[in-house]
Amino acid sequence: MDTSRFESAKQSILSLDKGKAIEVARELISEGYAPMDIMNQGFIPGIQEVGELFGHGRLFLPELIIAGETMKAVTEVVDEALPEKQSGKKGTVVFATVKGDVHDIGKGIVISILRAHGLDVHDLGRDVKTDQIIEHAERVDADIIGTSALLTTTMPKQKDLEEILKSAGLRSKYKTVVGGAPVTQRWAERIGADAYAADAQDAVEKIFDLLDAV
Ligand code: B1M
Repeated sequence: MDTSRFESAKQSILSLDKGKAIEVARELISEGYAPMDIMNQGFIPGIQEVGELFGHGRLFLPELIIAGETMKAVTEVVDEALPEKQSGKKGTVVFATVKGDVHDIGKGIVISILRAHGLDVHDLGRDVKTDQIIEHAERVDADIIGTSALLTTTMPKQKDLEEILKSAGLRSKYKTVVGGAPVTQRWAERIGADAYAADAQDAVEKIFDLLDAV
């Protein structure tokens, strides 16, 4: 595996070149690189560096928006290369980015991988009210509720979910998983979530462990 090929993926995000990014994604797929390696070693480091540059005032909101759109476009291309969905219902997951938060690139990646592993995932989108997440979980008789939060100001919505579930007498009915760049194992423990997942592969492992424990 020529890891320098991932550098061109990273650079295509940093240069905000959507056309180039799509071209690189297609090339890497046709060269036989694994979809998750393309994302984890190429495009994700690129968007993370964009985030750092933005955080240091060296890139501005319009550039952040273009980088986000470029990531979404490559995610769609890479998704097409994921293995066929495995058959059989292995568990139902309701997944959302919490209220006040529009970051959904990571959520999209995690959901694609969960579906590829045969999970029935209901994607409620982004900026989703806690009540709406619970109502949906009730309607579809979900096993797992997964929430993504990318802002330190929206992480408390993951805590709200735990508290509302408890006060409605529903907490033991679901397993909860939390994720997102500022989210940690410590945060999961502090709010009483059942698991924290750092990335898509970790989410698959944690969710299957939780389903085994049901
Ligand atoms: Co925003 N943004 N952003 N942004 N943005 C961050 C998060 C920030 C860290 C950048 C920075 O300042 N360095 C910063 C947050 C600071 C903080 O909270 N302390 C920030 C800010 C400030 C903002 C705005 C406030 C900017 C403004 O308007 N002034 C604004 C907020 C809007 C809102 O939500 N209300 C904003 C807006 C945006 C865009 C819309 C332009 C765009 C998002 C586009 C979109 O998602 N459709 C955007 C982007 C692109 C970013 C960065 C650069 C990249 C996020 C991303 O997609 N990463 C981000 C910097 C960063 O995160 N380093 C940043 C790639 C993605 C694959 O990773 O989402 O972490 P991630 O998902 C990973 C894991 O976390 C995990 O698996 C995924 C795959 O590995 N995971 C889960 C995620 N959810 C999971 C759930 C699970 C399990 C695993 O189970 C349930």
